[in-house]
Amino acid sequence: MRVRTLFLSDIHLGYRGCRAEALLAFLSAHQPEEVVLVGDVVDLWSLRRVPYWPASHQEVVRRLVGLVASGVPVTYVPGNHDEAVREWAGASLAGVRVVREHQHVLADGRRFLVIHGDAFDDAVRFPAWLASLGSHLYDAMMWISHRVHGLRRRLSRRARWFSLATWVKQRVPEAVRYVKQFEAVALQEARRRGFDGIICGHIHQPALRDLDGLCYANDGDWVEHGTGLVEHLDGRLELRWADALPEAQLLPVMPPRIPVTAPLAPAASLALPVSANRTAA
Ligand SMILES: [Mn+2]
Repeated sequence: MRVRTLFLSDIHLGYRGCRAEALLAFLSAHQPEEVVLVGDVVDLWSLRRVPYWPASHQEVVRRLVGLVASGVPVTYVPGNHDEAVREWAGASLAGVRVVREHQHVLADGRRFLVIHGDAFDDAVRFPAWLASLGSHLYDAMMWISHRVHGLRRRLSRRARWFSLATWVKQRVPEAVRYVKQFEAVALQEARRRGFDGIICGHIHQPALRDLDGLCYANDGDWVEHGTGLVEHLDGRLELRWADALPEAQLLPVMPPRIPVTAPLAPAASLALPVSANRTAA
């Protein structure tokens, strides 16, 4: 499918919960004229804890760089899990333009602010008890989801992805409130700055809706959902799900690029400023 723009975020390469095979299938199914990466592409927090870089993650990088090589402009707006990349704002990495925030004009003329969304963390209260459970609970839920998905796929090739974290999030009132607050604050920022809408990620909650005359678009993630936001050739936005596609064959395992015993690559070992309100998102 030819699309004008493809927005992807929260891929979390280098994290065990990343659904790289589903993303590869998604990339094969879409032919974008332009790509915007909306942050948390690489999970440097996770890489600092556990070096993890399977062949499928490397293949995602190769595909994105391949798009650049074939003349597709790729813009990278770093998020909080790849905050270190913000140091390259204004420069280009392997032909990928790095910017702190991006302005995107749709084919129909609407102007969108494109940012990851962690900038809203200070304005949105993340439930403290959820934050204190932190990333270990999230990791555990991802592990269970992957196991369940693997089993279900063995029973049926058509088994849909089930995310335990999403199931929990939709049933915890504090979490539901957090998502609502985040969306309101994001729209407020778009309105304050005179945009027609906002495109972001960060909270791993895909959404596309008009609220009070503005458009809120969240391209979702590749940990819990497997979603990308596409702009069609006429400027229409659509959230597209990987679940409709057969997952890519598991690639043969290659030796990890990052030696397990050696210190991490410089970018990963940069001291990131500790945010007062870190969430698992
Ligand atoms: Mn994030």
